[in-house]
Amino acid sequence: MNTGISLLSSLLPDDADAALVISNENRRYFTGFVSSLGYLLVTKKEAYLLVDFRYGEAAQKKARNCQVITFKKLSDELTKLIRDHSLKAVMLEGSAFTLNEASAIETVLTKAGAKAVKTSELDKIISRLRITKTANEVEKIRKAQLITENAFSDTLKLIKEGVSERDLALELEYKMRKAGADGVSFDLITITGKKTSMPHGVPGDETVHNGDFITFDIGALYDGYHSDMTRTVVLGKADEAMKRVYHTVWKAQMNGLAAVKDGVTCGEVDFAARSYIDQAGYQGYFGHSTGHGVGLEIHEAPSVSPDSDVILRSGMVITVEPGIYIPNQYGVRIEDMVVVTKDGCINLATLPKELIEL
Ligand SMILES: [Mn+2]
Repeated sequence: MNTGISLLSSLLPDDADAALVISNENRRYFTGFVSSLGYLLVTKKEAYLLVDFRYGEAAQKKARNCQVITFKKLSDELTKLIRDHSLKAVMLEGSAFTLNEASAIETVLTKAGAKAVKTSELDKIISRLRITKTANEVEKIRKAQLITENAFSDTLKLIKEGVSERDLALELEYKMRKAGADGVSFDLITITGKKTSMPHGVPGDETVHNGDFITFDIGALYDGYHSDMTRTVVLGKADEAMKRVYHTVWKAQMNGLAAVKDGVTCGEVDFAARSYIDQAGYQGYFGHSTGHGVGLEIHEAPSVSPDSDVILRSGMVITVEPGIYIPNQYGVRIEDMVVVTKDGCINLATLPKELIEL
């Protein structure tokens, strides 16, 4: 068993003797094997990955730190494992099972003599393992970020009057995939003009106009790991009010970054960014959290939100992304992704933040 799986085994509470992991990201995290379906049963001593015929051969070759069982009927194999190991209580991932799946699995467990533990406890244990990244994981995130930055810099050259939001998103995705990305981290946000006041606006047929802000909230997926970056640029010249908003967000973002280090709470980082925006007179125009963890999922623990008492630790990867959004006018957001260190953080984003006027 590898450190991940043996850690999970060692963290199982006294009143549970196994965990059944079914979410794609968590199975990948523990076994390194990618599939759209599978069941990882981790007892206090062993780990078994149960997959169907489609994945049997590949899993035998690629899955690490577990024994692979190819099942014809899941319930038969699961029943056998439960009886062979005399398992009495199996924890399920509360956030990964649908109601139907949970009741089907519970029926199998009950018949085999084990209880299904349907709480969020297993999710919390796994989240605590995934929240700090290994050097290997950070390198994958860094590569995803590099692909994102190159695609962004190349796409900026295409911006002119009349280019549509949809075209910008497509160009970015094409360039990312050409450069080796598995895909995009999320539906890319490439929005212009008044739509920039909507933090998660959806790119459409609207075209870029002179004097407009253009917000890019983008990221690539590389070997399962995500990147996340936001930059706001202007076509032509920004007026004084636009510049003031931009520079307020930039300073708030720098304050947030400066607050990041091992031992600080997420709430303190949020406050560092948010209080600057409030004091600059934009109270109420920054309505989302300052950031979030990034890894095998685009949004994962920790949440960098107001009043969060979660303590940052070295090796966590988080975003710092304050914004100001003025309805019916425009919005600005600037986002970097950083690795927390003992004394501060390492910024995985390398692009400058001076306002770009194209
Ligand atoms: Mn983000």
